[in-house]
Amino acid sequence: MLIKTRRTWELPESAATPESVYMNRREWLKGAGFAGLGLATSGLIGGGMAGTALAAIGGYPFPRNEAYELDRAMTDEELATTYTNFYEFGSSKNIWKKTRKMSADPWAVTIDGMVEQEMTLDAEDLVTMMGDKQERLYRHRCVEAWAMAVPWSGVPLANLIKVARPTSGAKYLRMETFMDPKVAPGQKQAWYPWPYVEGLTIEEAQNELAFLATGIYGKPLPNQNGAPIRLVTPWKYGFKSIKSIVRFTFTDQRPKSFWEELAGKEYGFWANVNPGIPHPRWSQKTERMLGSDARVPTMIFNGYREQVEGLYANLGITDPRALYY
Ligand SMILES: Nc1nc2c(c(=O)[nH]1)N[C@H]1C(S)=C(S)[C@@H](COP(=O)(O)O)O[C@H]1N2
Ligand SMILES: [Mo]
Repeated sequence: MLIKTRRTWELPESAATPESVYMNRREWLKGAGFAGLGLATSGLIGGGMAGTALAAIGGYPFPRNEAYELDRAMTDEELATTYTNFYEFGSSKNIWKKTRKMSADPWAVTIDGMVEQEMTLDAEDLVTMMGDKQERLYRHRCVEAWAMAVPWSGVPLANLIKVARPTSGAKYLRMETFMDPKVAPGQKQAWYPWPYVEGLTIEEAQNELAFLATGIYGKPLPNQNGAPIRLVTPWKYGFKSIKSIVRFTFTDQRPKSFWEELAGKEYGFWANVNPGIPHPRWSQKTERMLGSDARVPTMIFNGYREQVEGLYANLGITDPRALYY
């Protein structure tokens, strides 16, 4: 009989017994008297204890949430999955084949910082705990002025906060991409501040639009689009939508993101889309949809003003540019 072996940080029984998640897995194994049995064996025990098998991130296609409509044609699947930004694999858009070296299953995700209980669990278990799997059609606007419109599969980011139970002092959610230069040769380029980091305020992370994607076009994410789990914040420039996340940290300090660290005058923390505020080196008035040479007008908050405007009303920010780069 073939049994899928699991590593100690995987929690196959988490859906059935969520309490176990709030205990450190290794502590739990030790407490249960299974220390030193080895990875494969402990996985077996983990599965056997709950008496239930948990499916991989499955169930595609996720049911469409019709609340999110597009005003334009969906981007061709082949284009959206072969023209990608993933600097870990190089600075060109044509890196999709290089990402084959990555393995997204299993995938350990850590939730730490200002939370009631830190935890590390497998991405599929996290997504199962978050619930509310759905598909949403979103526009995407890269700061470089190309754009696309795609169907993402995933779960609302707000549900992660429910699972994580941050303490009252937490003001920001910091996210981090994996770090493995053997897999991602771009990470050998030491002038970049690896690993890739992004951040949101807790209010932004709780906004209905903030989404954790596990799939695209009704299928699991290909590696190049950020497998197995990536952020999607469609009202912000694309660089905020961090790929292949391994860590969510709740903090009272505003995170400094990868691009902010590299060029803070060009790529800031807020990065809300605004056609009226040019990038220091180019206009943001229009955008080019992948697959077309025509330029279309860029919309304030990328067309999501109604949903997000309130987030920025009372921040006391006086620099008119601050929220939009
Ligand atoms: N870890 C990581 N996340 C990342 C990037 C990256 O280079 N590394 N690029 C960002 C940028 S600039 C954009 S526009 C989007 C692109 O997403 P896509 O390639 O799935 O279209 O991913 C964002 N997330
Ligand atoms: Mo981007």
